[in-house]
Amino acid sequence: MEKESYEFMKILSIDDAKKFAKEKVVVIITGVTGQDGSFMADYLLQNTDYEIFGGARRLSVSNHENVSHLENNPRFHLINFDLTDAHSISQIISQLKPSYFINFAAQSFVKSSWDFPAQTWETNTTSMIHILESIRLHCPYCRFYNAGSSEEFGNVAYTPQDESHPMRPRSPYGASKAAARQLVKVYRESYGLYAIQGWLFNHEGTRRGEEFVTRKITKAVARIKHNIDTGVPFEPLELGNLDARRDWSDAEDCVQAVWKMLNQDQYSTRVPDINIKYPFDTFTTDDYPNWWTKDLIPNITEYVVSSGECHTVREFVEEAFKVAEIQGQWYITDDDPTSERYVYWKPDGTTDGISLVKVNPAFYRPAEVDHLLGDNTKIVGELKWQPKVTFKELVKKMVETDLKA
Ligand code: NDP
Ligand code: GDR
Repeated sequence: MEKESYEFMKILSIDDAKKFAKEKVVVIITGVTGQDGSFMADYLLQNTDYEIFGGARRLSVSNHENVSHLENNPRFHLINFDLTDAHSISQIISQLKPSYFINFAAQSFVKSSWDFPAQTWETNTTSMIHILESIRLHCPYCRFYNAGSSEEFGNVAYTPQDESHPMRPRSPYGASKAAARQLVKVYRESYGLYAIQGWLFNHEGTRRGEEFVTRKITKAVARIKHNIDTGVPFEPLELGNLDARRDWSDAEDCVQAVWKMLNQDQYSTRVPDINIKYPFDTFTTDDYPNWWTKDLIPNITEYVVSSGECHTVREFVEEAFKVAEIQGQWYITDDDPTSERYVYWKPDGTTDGISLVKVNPAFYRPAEVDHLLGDNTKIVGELKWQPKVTFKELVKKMVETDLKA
């Protein structure tokens, strides 16, 4: 198909998509408008010659900013995709017959999962059945990744959490991901599918959604910095639980871990090299499932992906203001922790009492995951993955980006 014949960011019809998919290695990335999906698209466009189909759902207002830089990339295509529509999932998988299906789409905001528990389940869990059934029926050679979460560990039994940690979710979101994991396991073991779900701990970056605490902080720091510099009064940033501890990594590092998990035969000493070739144009049902189960599937495994370092929300706040060269000091005005404030200090060591941050109980959750710290020993040892960006570098990158904006 000629490039001129479609308008970029216009979603491709399935018939047009099929033309691009012909005789190419096809990778479908869902949730491509989000943080991880867009970083994964960037990574694969730079490091493979595969054809990338990004799944985006129709919204009344377009939200394609995270992929707008791919406008002129002839190997990147948007397709209509909604996790809650079994028909569209089946149509896409049966027509494009992908070699990889990377599912980043989700109702990903933990706090909203108490407000929309059924929608969270439908999106994050029921959809697994639609995707896995379609892969089983139409392209069982397809390698499938589902985005698992440290939220599955929830009310943790021990620290740091590794791959053997029990599932103890604390939110409808955590429960939806834990249940999805069981479905992925069942399909892997029943049908020999290369279907896996990592446990990714929190990961952040310059494309992080603004409701998540890190981006909420860095955006607010940029706003406050601007107001202080221009002498304009400002409202403080309002946060919930400052004592929650998270293991924060860089999202661009993490998508590389996902790709390694999907290609364990290339990266791992655990899996024999079985010389897999793409695309599987010679595939017949006679090759399946024996060819897959014989060497590969028993050896593939799922991994924790984390930085191995954890910090409180309070520490993230401190670091972010430090990057913006704003001095602050915590104050607790009485015994009520919700009265806590982070107050602006002038360079001469006196405070003029301006609140930079204050606690608002509305941002607390019905049940909290207090302490997450991932043990990344297995992925570092077996797949040679390394988190490259440190906590301080991550905060710096996010604050500086928001300051520029
Ligand atoms: P984002 O919230 O940035 O992106 C989520 C994506 O899912 C968006 O593109 C969104 O589309 C899409 N989406 C939501 N509902 C549907 C639907 N019904 N049909 C199709 N698409 C839908 O999340 P992240 O990129 O941060 O996370 C990616 C995945 O990894 C998620 O599954 C998340 O749960 C999981 N995860 C994330 C971690 C993190 O720290 N970032 C850690 C562990 C797991 P739209 O833009 O239209 O809303
Ligand atoms: P989380 O991320 O729930 O860990 O899920 P989030 O950034 O929303 O919260 C992290 C911690 O910060 C505390 N917190 C606040 N959170 C938000 N959003 N807003 C606030 O004002 C605030 N104040 C304090 C929270 O209580 C929490 O303890 C993320 C998502 O990306 C999931 O999709 C993913 O599965 C997990 O990480 C691993």
